[in-house]
Amino acid sequence: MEHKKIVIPSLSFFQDELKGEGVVKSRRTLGELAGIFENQDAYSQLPLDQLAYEVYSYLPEREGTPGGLYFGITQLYPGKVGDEYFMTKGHFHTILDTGEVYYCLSGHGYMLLESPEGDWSLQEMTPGEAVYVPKRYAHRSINIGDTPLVTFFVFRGDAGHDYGTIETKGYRNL
Ligand code: S6P
Ligand code: ZN
Repeated sequence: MEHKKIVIPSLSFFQDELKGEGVVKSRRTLGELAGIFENQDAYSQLPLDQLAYEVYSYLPEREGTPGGLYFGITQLYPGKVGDEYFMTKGHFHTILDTGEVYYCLSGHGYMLLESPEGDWSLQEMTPGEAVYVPKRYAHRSINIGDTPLVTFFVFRGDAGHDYGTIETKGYRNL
């Protein structure tokens, strides 16, 4: 029987970016965060094309493939909408029983966690600290500093993302 050598891509973390073959970069502008900030007047005065965050994801398996891991880096830029700090859209995982690990590389912020039942927690993120997102908890990062909040994340690759629940119900306990 012939044994094939597997190819493991080389990946590197460099200057708060994840580099390597197969890394996918995505971004969200303020315009894509409509509805998450309280102060609509302040929101409407900001440019819709202003970059709020960028995500570098290594997705070694096709979406939905069991057994794999997805990981990467999120750079959440500093800024405010009225009195609120820039934050990520926030999501549950489609497979609700999915945990996720965040490790803060630089910056200062919080991770807001909330379960479908409304149990919630706010976890501080400072460089060198890890936050474990328990299964069933929606998660949203908030940058309270004046530099990018840079975090490493890893979770099961078949988890999927549910943004709709946050979009329609929001976080109830802020
Ligand atoms: C994915 C993981 C992160 C976020 C990223 C942006 O499960 O939690 O990669 O996708 O921080 O946040 P959001 O809420 O726009 O996906
Ligand atoms: Zn997630």
